[in-house]
Amino acid sequence: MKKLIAVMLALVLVLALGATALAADTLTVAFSQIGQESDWRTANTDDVKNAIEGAGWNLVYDDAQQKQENQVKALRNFITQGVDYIVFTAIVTTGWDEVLAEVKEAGIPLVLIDRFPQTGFADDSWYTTYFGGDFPEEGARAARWIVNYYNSLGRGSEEVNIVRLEGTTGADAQVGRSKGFDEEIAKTPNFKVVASQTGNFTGAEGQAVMESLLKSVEKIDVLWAENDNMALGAIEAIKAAGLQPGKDIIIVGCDAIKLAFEAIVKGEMNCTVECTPLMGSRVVEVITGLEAGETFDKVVHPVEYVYDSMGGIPYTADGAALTLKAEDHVSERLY
Ligand code: GYE
Repeated sequence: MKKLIAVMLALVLVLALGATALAADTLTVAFSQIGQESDWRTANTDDVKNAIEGAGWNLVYDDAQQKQENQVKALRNFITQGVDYIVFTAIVTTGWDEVLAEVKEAGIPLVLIDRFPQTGFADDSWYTTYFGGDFPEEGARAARWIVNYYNSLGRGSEEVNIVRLEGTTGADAQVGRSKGFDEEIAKTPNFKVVASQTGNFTGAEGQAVMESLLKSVEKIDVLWAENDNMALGAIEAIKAAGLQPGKDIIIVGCDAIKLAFEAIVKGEMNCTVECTPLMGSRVVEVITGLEAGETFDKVVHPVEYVYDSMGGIPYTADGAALTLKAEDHVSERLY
């Protein structure tokens, strides 16, 4: 028995040493995620984690549970651990200068995804590259879709009241989408944002805020929700108020998740502006390239589309891109 234990211990030791030797030449990539507020976020987390692990690298993952202070702590832990790369999504745009200066000081390359942090650094050497949605353009696309949709019905000169459910206040995705939408909708003064409140990118808050808007706003023609989960929550509130979502109130969301496609197919939602959460392959491409001494464009946006029930509605500034039918794409959508 003693001999068996000795042999087993020896085996464990050999395995442990082997793993350490392996770990020494394997990259360690840390990923600071903001939380799990939406289906988009879950898909993003899974995709990035799987890609890092799939590349054979060690993953150090941190979920900040929607708190900036947790993200700051995570970044400092990554520095202490001496990770090789940091992949970072900033929950809000401001308040990062101190900790990001520490990351730079530590010489750890920073790969930005999804939400861009605004900093006061003199140059842009504090990060390698950013990959994420063009948020002002997404907001503008939602506004163009609404106006062009009404035009397609011959109702473009009506007074149209829009209510907005905003994302997490101060998040790049919220700030950008709101700004892009406001600038675009201002070009058509009979379309007005009559109420705008945060629903924090969650279904539950989208539902609760819509419930109160239905009571306080006299005439709601259109709901623009800065993500699909809030739109889906609002649909529940609209039904509970005895109205038909997608008909009595036109509903436009953002992200293009499978549940939104399904709601469009059912006729309960009208449009979703795409923002892809699939960033894992870009992260691997960037880190692999950086290892080989390559440099990357500082800001890269993925190619994205807009989906509705009928297709053919223009949504870009030049009028060239036309909406795709959600029905044709629902089966291929995995998140
Ligand atoms: O639209 C929303 C998520 O930052 C683009 O965050 C992302 C947004 C996305 O929770 O659903």
